[in-house]
Amino acid sequence: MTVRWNSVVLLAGGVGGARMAEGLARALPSGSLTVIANVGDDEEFYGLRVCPDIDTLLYTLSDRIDRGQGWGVGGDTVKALDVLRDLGAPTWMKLGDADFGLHIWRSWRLREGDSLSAITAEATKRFGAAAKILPATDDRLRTRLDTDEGWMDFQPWFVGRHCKPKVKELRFDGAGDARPGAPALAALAAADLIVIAPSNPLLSIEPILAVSGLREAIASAAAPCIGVSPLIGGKAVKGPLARLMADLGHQVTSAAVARRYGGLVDAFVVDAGDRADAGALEADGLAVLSTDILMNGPPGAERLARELLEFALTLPVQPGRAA
Ligand code: FO1
Repeated sequence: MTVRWNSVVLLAGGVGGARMAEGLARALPSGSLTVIANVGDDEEFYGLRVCPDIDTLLYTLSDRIDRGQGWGVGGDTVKALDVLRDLGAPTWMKLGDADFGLHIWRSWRLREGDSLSAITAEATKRFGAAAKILPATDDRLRTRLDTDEGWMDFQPWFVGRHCKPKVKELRFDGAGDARPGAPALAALAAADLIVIAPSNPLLSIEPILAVSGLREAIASAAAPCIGVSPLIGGKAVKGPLARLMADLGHQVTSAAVARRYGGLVDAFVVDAGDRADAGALEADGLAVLSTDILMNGPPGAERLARELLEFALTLPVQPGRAA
């Protein structure tokens, strides 16, 4: 009974975000899902623009993804990277040959003057991806980290140094001047449900919310907004979230994640094992769904999406919720 939803907007980044997008796309009628994607992880390699979170969504939603690692193209080879290594170029970012094709095409189109939104829309169509994907902004926005080794860009910290340098502060360079695209604002205004994926709140969701006007657009949307916890038993399913939260002085709990989205979320989905979290969230005035939130493959993601969509039917629509 999930047919009520005609227009669902998902905020997503990383592998968890793409898995949630796939689950929702499988559970919803075709054409009803729009994903607003993080661009804070974007980076230039060899003069090419790489957009890891957009690409993980594109590959997952078109069933091209490498299911084992959660990013990159399934069955991809690394012949181009081998040549670059022979030539003495840095090769710590594993860019596959098929993946290079997308980066070459995107960079070429950007140089021709097309916007990242238009390019992403075309890639979505040509790859047959099962949802609309909108970059949070077409403007430059980069996540930077102040670490015990100084300021670093995101991918050199995340991939190049395996998240080892201890983080003292996060910054989203350009966020103040970055504007959301008109389609993202229109999708939020017309949404009948907004979902915040179980992505890293600090690295994937907050750069989206930092885009000027996006947080306000969510806060003033009539649709209810549901967050899904990225933590199970105080641990992230994937990635450095738990350590990062602790390093930055946050409690490593779903309730602490929900508080980061204060004023935006009406409800939160937590793991059935995290009972203390459910109590704390309810005490904060949020509706709570406790269930198995581990997305084991596409059927597991679809199961979680269907449960979330059923639960969302119980939430009130609040015209003009204000921040
Ligand atoms: N993640 C890694 O851990 N190692 C890699 O070498 C790597 C390469 C890579 C290439 C293209 C791409 O789209 C993603 C890639 N990722 C890699 C994942 C990426 O760093 C992360 O998924 C996100 O940026 C974090 O959300």
